[in-house]
Amino acid sequence: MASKSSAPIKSGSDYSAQQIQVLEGLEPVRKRPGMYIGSTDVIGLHESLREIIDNAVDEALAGHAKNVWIVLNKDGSATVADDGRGIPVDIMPQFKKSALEIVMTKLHAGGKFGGSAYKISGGLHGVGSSVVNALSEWLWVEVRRGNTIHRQEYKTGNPQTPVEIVKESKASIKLPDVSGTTVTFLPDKKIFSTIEFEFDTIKKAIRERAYLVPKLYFHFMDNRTEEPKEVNYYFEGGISSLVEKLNENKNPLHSVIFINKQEGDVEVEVSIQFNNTYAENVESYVNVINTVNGGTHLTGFRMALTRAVNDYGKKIGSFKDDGDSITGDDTREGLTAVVFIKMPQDRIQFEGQTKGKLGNSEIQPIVQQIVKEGLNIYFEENPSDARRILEKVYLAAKARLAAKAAKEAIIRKGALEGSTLPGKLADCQEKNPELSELYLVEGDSAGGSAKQGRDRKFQAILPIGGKILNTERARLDKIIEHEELKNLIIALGMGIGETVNFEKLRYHRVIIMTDADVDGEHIETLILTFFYRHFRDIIAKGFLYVAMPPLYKLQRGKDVQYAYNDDEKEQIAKTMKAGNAIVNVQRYKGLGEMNPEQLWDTTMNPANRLLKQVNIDDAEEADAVFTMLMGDEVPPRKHFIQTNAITATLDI
Ligand code: 2B7
Repeated sequence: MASKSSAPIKSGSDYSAQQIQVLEGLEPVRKRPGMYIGSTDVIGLHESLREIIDNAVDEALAGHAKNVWIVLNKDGSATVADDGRGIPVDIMPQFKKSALEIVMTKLHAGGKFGGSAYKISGGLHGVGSSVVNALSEWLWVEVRRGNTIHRQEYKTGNPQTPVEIVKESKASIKLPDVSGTTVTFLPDKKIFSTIEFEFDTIKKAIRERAYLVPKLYFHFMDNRTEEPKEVNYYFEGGISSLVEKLNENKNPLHSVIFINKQEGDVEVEVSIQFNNTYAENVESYVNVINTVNGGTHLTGFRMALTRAVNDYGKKIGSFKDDGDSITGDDTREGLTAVVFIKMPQDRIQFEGQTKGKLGNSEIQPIVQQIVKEGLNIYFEENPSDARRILEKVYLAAKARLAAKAAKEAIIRKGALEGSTLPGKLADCQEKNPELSELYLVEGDSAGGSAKQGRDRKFQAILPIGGKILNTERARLDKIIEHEELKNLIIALGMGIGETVNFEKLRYHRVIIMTDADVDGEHIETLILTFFYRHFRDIIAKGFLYVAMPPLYKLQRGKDVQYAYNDDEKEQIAKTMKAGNAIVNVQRYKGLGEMNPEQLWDTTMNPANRLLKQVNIDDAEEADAVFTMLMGDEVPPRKHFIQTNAITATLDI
């Protein structure tokens, strides 16, 4: 794939600049290692190994290596080997030195070898080997070419031997003797805060690269332990294998769409597969760098996808009227994709704080055009897949339009604020919000008791039935359609969404009153989450409370007292027993067990009751629990259910 056209020497002045660059030694690397390797901690340590691995990967990407070996040796050193062409060993006339020595001991040697298009994987663009060499206590490199083995050894980047032909390899592993490069190095403990390589970290980096280079074998061995560990990676399908892996355990709507084309010195690879969830999972790479914040390649991909789906929809006549079309967001639900471009390393521009975003503006139209064309062809040739994708995207568009219509309706009619108060609400007589309270009561029967027991002058009651809507992903239109939530919104009187007006809140105490059992806790979590997401101001102002009903009722004759916890129960029982008669202890299970008078006495009468004020932290925690229980992230939910299975009966 590497085009040999981009000559490194363009003009006289460039040439001299190039020469000066090429001749730069390694002294600055040991002076400021962080500038070259990022950091000198455990991350920098692994970055150095990654640099060497990436040189081998480049040789594979250039079409010359089929295998990469990575070995962690007993003495703490690491060996990387490939079966590529082997770093050239011939003497470079302008330096009177072996090319191998220049590669290993000079900065910016990269451009000299096969042109700038050669080096395409991550990191330091061709200077990686020399930087790692400089930061190693010792390093040796062997180049196998034909039947000959060439070797040079270094300490802290300085040659200890000439580039010489040797009889035997020093490598700890047996390698095919055709051709290739082997590098073994011990990171310098004077430079790195730790020189202990981590098996899992390296495994992950190798795996990621294996996906990006189809048909490349990775052999990874850890010989440091008594029982050597070995993992091998090979993905026939490259990024399509990765997409399949990402969609594992999901229901895909079609087989993986793979688009691959080269445009000049930019190669574009895209794999796409929709599944039946609502989550988006799109990864993007430039060479072997994972661009976590996307960039121009991702933008080009998104535009192409939106247009291709739109065009196909129009073409097969599934749009009812001309104004209908889908947006980029509609294509994201259930989308799993990998966007991978390969381009000359020295042209890459990264953006952003973490350098995780591709900035090259020329890449966007290239990716867009290639993906658009590829999708057009795919949709044409696979109409049933295309139809399934269209249906999925339409569904998202429909939901979006419904949400928008609902929102407009709210804005136009002030739909919720102006509505008459819900029938279920037993309002209070007081009109001054500062003096008014709203009880949100779990269940109709407890709601009934609360209505009878309350002080109707200032206390309003709204029963909240069974399960309120899962507001996790619920859109505004669904929330407003939902009876329980609609009642609550109207009762509060301040609207919702963009039109929310805190000034109109009708109660300055909103009190959640649920049973002290699992169901009650669940409803409490739901309500807290709802307030947290839509009425955060109410919480911030300190207007949201949780009622604390008593846990016990103690009775001796006519003397009735309530306990709100176990200590209190013991205390009260003791004083009552002093009268030397039988004390009747009753444990409340639910609000429904109290008659209206008891409910007033224990839970609603401001003189006796216990209220817990909800703060943002509580609500945030409820929100997190809720997200975990209801959200898309399956693993944490599983974990929660497993670890709490003994103590909680989850009702989801
Ligand atoms: C820019 C520099 C670093 N290089 C070559 C050729 C092959 C080759 C390498 C390598 C890591 C550990 C074992 C090019 C490129 C130097 O120029 S580096 N293979 N493998 C490697 O570093 N593996 C090359 C053109 C013709 N023949 C050989």
